[in-house]
Amino acid sequence: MTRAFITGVTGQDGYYLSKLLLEKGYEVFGLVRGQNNPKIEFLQTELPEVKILTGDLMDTSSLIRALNASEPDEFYNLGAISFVAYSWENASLTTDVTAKGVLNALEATRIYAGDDISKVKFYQASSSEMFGKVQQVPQTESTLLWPRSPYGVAKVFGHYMTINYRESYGMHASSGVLFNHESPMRGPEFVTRKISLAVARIALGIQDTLSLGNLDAQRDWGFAGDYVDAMWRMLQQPEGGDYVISTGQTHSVRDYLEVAFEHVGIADWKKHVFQDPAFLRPAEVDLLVGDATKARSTLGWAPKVEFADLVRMMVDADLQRQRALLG
Ligand code: NAP
Ligand code: F7E
Repeated sequence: MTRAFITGVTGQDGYYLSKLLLEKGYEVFGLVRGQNNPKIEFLQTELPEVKILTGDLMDTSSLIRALNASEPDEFYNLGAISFVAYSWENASLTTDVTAKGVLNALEATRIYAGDDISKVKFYQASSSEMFGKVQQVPQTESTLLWPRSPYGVAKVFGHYMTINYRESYGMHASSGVLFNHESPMRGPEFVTRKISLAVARIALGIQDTLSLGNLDAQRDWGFAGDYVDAMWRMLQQPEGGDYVISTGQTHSVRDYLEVAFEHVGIADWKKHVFQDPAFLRPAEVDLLVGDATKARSTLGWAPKVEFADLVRMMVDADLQRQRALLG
């Protein structure tokens, strides 16, 4: 039985990746941080087969203990402070977790592997946010990185540290440069879920308005379920590498609003949506669109869920949840 160890198991991707690996017959271990973390209950209900270990990316010794206990063949480092807007308010903490946490994870892996560095493969959750003020359209594995947020800068550190461990120690270490990926499991602080939740509530008459920031930002949005499959494929390669994972299509926040409201039969969405400067960022990433040619040719990976279907999937899931709450 192949064993996987996942940090960030209580997050969106942790959920989909655990599900995928369990379906493949893996034994899955997940790192959960904090005292009495409320997300443990959800994890234990939805994926009871996942074995929970406690620890924190800021505490290297807890990572070493978790690795010794789980003895993984594959280590997926998904844990991070991942909300870009929050990273300006908490830049130092974001750096500790999202940047230095990667170094801690790599170092713990090296110590766990001992004399046999080939005994574990490592995946780092890098991000299209690293491209920031984009220097090339579409973005590829060799596009110059120009991050525009403390989160983006932290991810650049983790990305290069992963490459450095591959080159310095011969570690099978891969960096997935994933573009935005969403699902009904997305946190409600992110724009797609914020909209799907509000649209469901507006359709059901529970709320009337929605406040947002920059409606012109363009993102290459894919489905999280498709993207975790790319992570797994990276670790099945003979050697580690860096891969852009994206759909190659970009849409604005406005496009997302249009499809979401249309799905619940509201044509004039503008009367429900207001712009609030509180949701604007100190520096914006205006346009992201990725070129996943390398992943297609080397990993045989391609996204399956299209933009409009993703939007409708998220709105439907929120309609269902809100109706259940109404009883
Ligand atoms: P998410 O839902 O925000 O999940 C983040 C996870 O990190 C949570 O399980 C969280 O645990 C954990 N975490 C936070 N601080 C930690 C710490 N100090 N020690 C250990 N774990 C900690 O994020 P996601 O969307 O699943 O994304 C997964 C990874 O991919 C992240 O690294 C993210 O930055 C990266 N990424 C995401 C996207 C995207 O579009 N989703 C794109 C590119 C890259 P708690 O439950 O305790 O908070
Ligand atoms: O913002 C704009 C906002 O917070 C998307 C993370 O998973 O993907 C994610 O980062 C866009 C931005 O995601 C609101 O200004 C407008 O331009 O959903 P988001 P993100 O910042 O792209 C990358 C790849 C990651 O790696 C990150 O971990 O939408 N926007 N109005 C808004 N955004 C939010 N959150 N809220 C608004 O009201």
